[in-house]
Amino acid sequence: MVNVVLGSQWGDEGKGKLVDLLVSNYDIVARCAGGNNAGHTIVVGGVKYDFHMLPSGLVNPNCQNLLGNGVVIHVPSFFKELETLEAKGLKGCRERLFVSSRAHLVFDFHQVTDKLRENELSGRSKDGKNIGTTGKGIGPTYSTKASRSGLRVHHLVNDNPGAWDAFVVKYKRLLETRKQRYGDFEYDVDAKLAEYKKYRDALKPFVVDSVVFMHKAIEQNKKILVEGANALMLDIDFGTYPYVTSSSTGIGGVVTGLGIPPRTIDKVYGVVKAYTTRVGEGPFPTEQLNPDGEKLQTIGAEFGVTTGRKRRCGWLDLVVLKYSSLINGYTSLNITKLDVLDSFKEIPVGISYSIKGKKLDLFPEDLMTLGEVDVEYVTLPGWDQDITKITEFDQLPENAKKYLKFIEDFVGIPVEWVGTGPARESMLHKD
Ligand code: 2SA
Ligand code: GDP
Ligand code: MG
Repeated sequence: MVNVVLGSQWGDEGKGKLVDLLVSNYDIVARCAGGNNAGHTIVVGGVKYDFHMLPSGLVNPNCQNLLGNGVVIHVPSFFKELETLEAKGLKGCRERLFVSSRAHLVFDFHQVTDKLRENELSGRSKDGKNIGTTGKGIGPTYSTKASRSGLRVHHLVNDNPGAWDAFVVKYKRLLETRKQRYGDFEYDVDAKLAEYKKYRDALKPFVVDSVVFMHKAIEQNKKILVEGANALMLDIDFGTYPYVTSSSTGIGGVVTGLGIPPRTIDKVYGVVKAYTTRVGEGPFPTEQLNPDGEKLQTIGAEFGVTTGRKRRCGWLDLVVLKYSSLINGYTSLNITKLDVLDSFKEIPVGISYSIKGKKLDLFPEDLMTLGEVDVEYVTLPGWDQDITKITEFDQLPENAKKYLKFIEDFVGIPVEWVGTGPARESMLHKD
């Protein structure tokens, strides 16, 4: 049985927390896309754990964790994150962590060119806008993957005679092509390769054929939870292209990023922040560049987990949620951070887009069109009450229930959990 947790907006909906809550019922947590651009914060027993590349299932001592073939791995960051988690007291992580031999490697020169590309875009592009990437080399690595010049984990850990020499040749060739594209940049290639020679042995014990790993697990009826990274509106195909990340962050990425048949997937949990945030550049129709947006940012403590950037904030956009639910097919929703709305007297919710009075059918693909839309809002009454101490769904204030019901009815998908605070306990289950 495979269940999936996916972000329904522009990321940071609180996927990590839902994974943490569910994980005691699962044997395996798998990541299928993205790399250490992602950031999931989980709070357990007052301790805050930040995950970037590693699956949040590491918090549970009984859970195995896999980085699938769709993930991109910066090996030094892999070890750094692992060591940080161990230093915080997570036990037995190394024995419970597995890495797909087919995953692509992110090198430092990918990170260098990520930044060079951002500079290039901000200086030269027509609208003078860069993407606002995390600078972790994610886009450049998926680019070299797609252009068939990338290096994968198996290239690094292969024991065959001549494998290391072949790795060195490929690495140098790839670096050369990056320099041809971006111009020469300082890079101590011999020092970097020496570093990788050490990582080669260190990484080996983690490496598995993830197709075998997943299919054995499925055959043995293991319970598998897939942890989505980023979110549908950052998907390379369905997001606000080109202001997206470079992977398939939706349901498609689960299949291609783990090598499992779609029919093995059962539940798809859509994580929805009760308002909307976005980090980086790109369109955001319900953004509030006013005191409401600032209030959401402050109360919600909306800062990037990876880069520390302030997240842009705005009202819930049900056009986005409807679009994202059509693609991902959520079976239920987890509405997070409802408590952040506690002190708002009125809460607007975006329900449709129109251009010059003509309603659009769905979220538009073209950013020029999107730039022209007027958002129609419905304003719902707030509840003006602290909900952080509430322990049962039924105890929520009537207006909070109405807010949730409005979302449910609009998208036609049941709400299953509601987040009322960052801690593991602050999650109400709706029966
Ligand atoms: P990239 O680095 O190529 O993936 O960036 C491309 C766009 O994708 C956005 N992106 C994210 N958006 C929200 N959260 C992300 N993770 C971190 C977090 C972000 C952070 O959890 O807070 O710390 O800044 C994430 N990762 C990528 C990115 O902002 C670009 O718009
Ligand atoms: P992810 O990338 O989707 O896993 O989300 P992030 O971890 O990047 O961002 C979500 C943030 O909101 C984290 O700091 C969580 O601790 C916090 N959080 C999650 N759920 C809730 C909630 O219901 N209420 C509040 N106040 N904070 C929450
Ligand atoms: Mg995040």
